[in-house]
Order: sequence, then C-alpha cells, then structure tokens
Amino acid sequence: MNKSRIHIIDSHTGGEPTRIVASGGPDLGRGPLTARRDRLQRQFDHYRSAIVNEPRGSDVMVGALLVEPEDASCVTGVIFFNNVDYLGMCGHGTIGLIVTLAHLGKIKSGDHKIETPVGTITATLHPNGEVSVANVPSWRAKKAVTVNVPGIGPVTGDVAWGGNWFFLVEKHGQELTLANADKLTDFCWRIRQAVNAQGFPEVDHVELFGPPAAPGANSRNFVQCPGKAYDRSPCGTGTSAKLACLAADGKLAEGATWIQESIIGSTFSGKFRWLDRATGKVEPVITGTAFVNAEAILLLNDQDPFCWGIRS
Ligand code: PYC
Repeated sequence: MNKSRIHIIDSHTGGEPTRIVASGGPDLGRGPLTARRDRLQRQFDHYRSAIVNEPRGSDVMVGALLVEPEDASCVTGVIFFNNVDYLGMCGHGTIGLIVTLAHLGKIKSGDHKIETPVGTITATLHPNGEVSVANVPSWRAKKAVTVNVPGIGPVTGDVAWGGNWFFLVEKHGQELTLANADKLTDFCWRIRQAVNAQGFPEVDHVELFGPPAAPGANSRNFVQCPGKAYDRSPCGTGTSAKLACLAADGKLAEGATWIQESIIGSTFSGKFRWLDRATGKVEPVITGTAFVNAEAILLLNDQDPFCWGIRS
C-alpha cells in the first residue's frame, strides 16, 4: 500500500477556514508563480481536490500551497485554491498564512513579503496578533452594469478587481442574514451566470452589501465564492474591490478606515492609498485576525477510492 503524507495546518480568519500545505504537496519546480499555478492546475489538480474537497475538506475550505519564492526577499510564495479552482489572491487566506507561519516559528512581528500568482503583497504581523495585508493594486473596471437576471429581473452592480474579480451589488432587496444564506446563495448564483453571459466571463465572485449589525461597522456583506460557498469572513479581496469602488466614487478618503462586516458578524478593517488616480488604482490594506485550530497529516492511500477527494 502506497501512502503519501501531506502536512497541513488549519486556521480560520473571521470564521473562514484556510488549510496551509506546509509540506508534502507536489513539486512544481521553479519559475514565475503563474507558471507554477498553471502546472498545479494541469498536472496536479487531484492534489487540490484531495486537500480541500470532501471527505477531508468541505466546499468552504480554501487551500494554500506554499512554494519557494522567486524573489528571495519574500518569506514564501503561495498558491491559493478552493473546491473548484484556483484563486488569484486570498485576503483571509493571507491573514491565516501569516498566523500559521508565526505558529511554526518561521516569522516574528513585522513586514513580510509574499509572492502570489497575481503579484507580490506585503503582510504585517502586529505585536497584538492582528495581521494587515497590503494587497495587489485594485480598481473598478466598470461602474453600474445592469444585467437581466432570469427569475429576478434587472440587477445593477460594479465590476472590480481586488486580487479576484467581483460583481458588487448595493441595491438588491435581500436581507443579509445568516438565516437567509440559502436564498442569498441562489440569488448570487443567478446573478453570476447573468454577469458572465453578459460580457464579464472573468467575474467569479458576487458580493452583496447591506446595513451592518456590528457596532462601528460601515457595511455588512454576503460574498459568494466561485464554487458557490459563501465567505464566512468579510473577504479580503472583496473588501479590496469595495475600497476601489468607494475610492472611485469619492465616498471614502485616502487613509480613512472602512469596517466591513461579514454575514456571520466578523469584521475586517480596510484603508486605501491612491496609486494612480487616472486609472483608479488603489493599494488596499486589510486588517484582521486568524487563529490556528488544527495541525494534521493527510494520508493519501492509493487503495482509497476517494483518496483524491470527491470531485464535481
Ligand atoms: O478573503 O480574499 C478573500 C477570499 C477569497 C475567497 C474567499 N476568501
């Protein structure tokens, strides 16, 4: 019997899980992270499924494979993935990654550069345990796009990049409560199909906004991830896309704080700095906390018919 072993460390960031692959993942060689992400997808996608899908994981789990960075000044490179595909960046996952590296004794408080397939970011571990992520440049690509959603009618939102592509909707008539999650899931999925069909095939996250419940928060969101699960955290890349839209609309000043609440009541704080007013590009900085909650060895037994996960 052939059993390979993968060392994983689980954490959650505002309720959203991250599974860091510390060792035992496939060897992707060297070179740009985009090429290594493509290699993972083409040749080793069964590892993604084995690590995050059932029976070891769940639709909510985000995986993160640590790889040697190209730039030696970076603490690591990372490729994020989920139940269906690969993510460009992941904000909650980066906060989980930093807390995990500290748990492993690999970093101390201070700034740490990390390579991702969509650019290098800087994460700061604060002495109080909070983590700030200075994300990749973010911007709004299109304001007020109206799509006709079958079974719903016209829905208007902005298309924005925050390390992943989002469709951000303010006016939707939905109640953003956890009890309503199934309905919100169906609602967002229909919107995504319509947005993809109507000229934005790259959009794979849908984000609804509504009034906050948490004291001091500016807004609550419901974020649907590419594989239909909803983000339990306020979504770092989604909050980055939101900050880009707020900046473009002049609704939030450079350096001012925005508190984004998730559907389960956890919060991130965000700020931005202008990179280029002409193109609307900002550098968002997202701050949150994560907790390591498991450390384990995954056993890949080639006699197990579901060794590589249940794939849809
Ligand atoms: O925090 O950026 C994020 C994220 C993306 C998907 C799930 N979480």
